[in-house]
Amino acid sequence: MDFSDRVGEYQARVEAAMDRWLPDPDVSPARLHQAMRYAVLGGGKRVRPLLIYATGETLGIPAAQLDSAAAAVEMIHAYSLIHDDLPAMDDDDLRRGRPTCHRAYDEATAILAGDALQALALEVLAADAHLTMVGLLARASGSRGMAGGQALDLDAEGQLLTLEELEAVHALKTGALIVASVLLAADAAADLAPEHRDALARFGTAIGLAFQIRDDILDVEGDTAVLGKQQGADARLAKSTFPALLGLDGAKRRVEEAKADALAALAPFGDDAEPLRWLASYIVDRNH
Ligand code: GRG
Repeated sequence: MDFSDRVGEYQARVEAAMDRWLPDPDVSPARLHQAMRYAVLGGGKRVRPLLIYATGETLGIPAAQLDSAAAAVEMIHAYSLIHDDLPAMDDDDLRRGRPTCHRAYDEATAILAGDALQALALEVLAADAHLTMVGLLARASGSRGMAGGQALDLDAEGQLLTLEELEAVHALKTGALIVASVLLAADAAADLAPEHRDALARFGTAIGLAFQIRDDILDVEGDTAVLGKQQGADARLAKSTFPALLGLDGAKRRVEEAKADALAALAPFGDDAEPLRWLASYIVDRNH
């Protein structure tokens, strides 16, 4: 049995944990709770929770100790997708193969669903984790993390960034939550050596970059039906992307370099890091 045999089990675990925490659809305000459940349940690859469970396996932490962190990170991610799809941001109609939250409900409900999911994520984590872990997730989500990266990304529309600038935007926009996923599991470990925590942070940073470059490549050569979201959205918004700066082949080479950096960071963990090595390949080879 390797990690690939347990992916379905972990995806089901985080789904069940989120279902337990989300208010029932008939509880008032029912439309808001329905929109939250619509955006969170029944879709998505659950890459960030998988990173948490894979880091947990590497460090010998039982999955049950990581369910809250996995649910919290995925709720933050779902909130970011709801807001990213709004007309004021990317203005998308399709997400995870279904109408986006503001299309299925309405804009005001979608804004509130995102707000409420962010708050619920911190509530979930606070119920079951150290305060430092709550702070870690809050910081990764805010203006010095994901929301800050989104602001920089919006500022850059219609401009050609340098490669260094583009990597800095994505280290925040996509990378911060991916690094936080790995570190939440690291911080659930009883007494992890600081150099091992640093190595996991390096892994998260490199695999976060690989994830984003792969996302940009799929936006160019992916298929809307497989992606479950509109292909070609970056070009429509005149965004600086890795294929735009490096060409498709250059972007593919950069993904492989970032993956090699990620794998090199795992050296101190030896064979124990096999789950994270499997996930690194999954992130780089995925077609949606
Ligand atoms: C609105 C505060 C705020 C932030 C938005 C993450 C983000 C910032 C926007 C998402 C837009 C986007 C396409 C980013 C590229 C990388 C990314 C996060 C892709 C979507 O994540 P996946 O592939 O999606 O993990 P699933 O559906 O599998 O969960």
